[in-house]
Amino acid sequence: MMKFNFKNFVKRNYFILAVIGLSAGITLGLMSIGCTKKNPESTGSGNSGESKVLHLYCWSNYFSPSLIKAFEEKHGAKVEFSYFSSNEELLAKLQAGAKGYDIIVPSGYLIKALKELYLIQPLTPDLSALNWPELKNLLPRTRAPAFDPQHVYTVPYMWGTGGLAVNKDKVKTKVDSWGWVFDMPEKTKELRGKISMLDDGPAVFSAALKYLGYPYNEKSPAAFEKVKKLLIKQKAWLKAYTSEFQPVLETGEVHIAQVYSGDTQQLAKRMPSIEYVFPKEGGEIFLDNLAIPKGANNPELAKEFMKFTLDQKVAAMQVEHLFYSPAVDVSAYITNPAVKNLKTVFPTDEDLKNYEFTNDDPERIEQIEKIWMELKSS
Ligand code: N2P
Repeated sequence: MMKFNFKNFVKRNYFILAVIGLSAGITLGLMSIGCTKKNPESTGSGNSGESKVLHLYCWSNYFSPSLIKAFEEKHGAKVEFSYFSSNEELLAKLQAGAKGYDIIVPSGYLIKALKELYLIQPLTPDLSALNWPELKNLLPRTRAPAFDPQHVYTVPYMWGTGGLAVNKDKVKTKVDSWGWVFDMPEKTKELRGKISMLDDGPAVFSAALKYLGYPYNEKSPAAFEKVKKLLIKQKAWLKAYTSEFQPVLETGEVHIAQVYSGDTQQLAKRMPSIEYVFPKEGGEIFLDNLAIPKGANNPELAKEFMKFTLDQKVAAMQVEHLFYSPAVDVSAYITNPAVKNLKTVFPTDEDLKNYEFTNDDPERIEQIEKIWMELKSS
């Protein structure tokens, strides 16, 4: 397999990386939910008299305020956040030399690249298997993932799915297919400009592949050409590429959005007309993980944070706020029947029948990113 040449990637994508840097900055400015923004490079806790700071670089809406408060109180620490919209943005940021993040939250398919590029540090001194007792809390499906079976570098955090969010007040017909975002606006004038897609190249690309009948991880040039055409056509009808889809759905600017499961349920809680749909063609299932990047200021505190998230009661506490599926077994701690029946948290095998994980094939991702950046800047 061809090696992912990051020097070339950075050279070829110099402009793109600058845009990513800028948009990351803007994202930082827009974030709220009880988080404080700070330059991670200035958050070291080594100086006496300074309180401990743990800087997370993560997806938005992914840690409940109650977890953060409980951790801060337990450890006399302050947790600060920066956000990214895609694994590729995270990678580019670390690749460009960003330092000072204590925890990052990559999806499974990025771990191989992060290890090979020495961008994350091992959790054990001698690369031996991690032996934290908390690991026993992991579900069978999240224990020993192929990308890090002995948890030398990562602990699994949350899993979820990608699909569609529909505002049922605005769209009266049953939505069950990616066709509603890729083709329907051609026939339905009212949908034009009322659609958004994630600001996440592989997620958009792979949804289009599924819609066209390909496997989620297809990478043939013929398939990529078809996807490119579809995405160029679709762009004219889009309100935005955004991973911050809650606000545009909430204001009514967007009626159907490509989304992640948990964020959609977070919105549905305050906006009951929002429904999460598993498109019949299938989509992405992801497992996101906690890892410590090189250059972290507080690796020991980061490990304490990882252990904290592996606690079953702590994980259960998060479910009713995040509506993603924890990597640890929380079944004994979820008592609310309404939550137990939520498909965003506990999808059935039928819901997941056509769902697939993204492959850790750097060549494929690199090709997708190239087309994605062309598309976004056209
Ligand atoms: C959380 C988004 C989940 C990220 N807001 C998908 N990997």
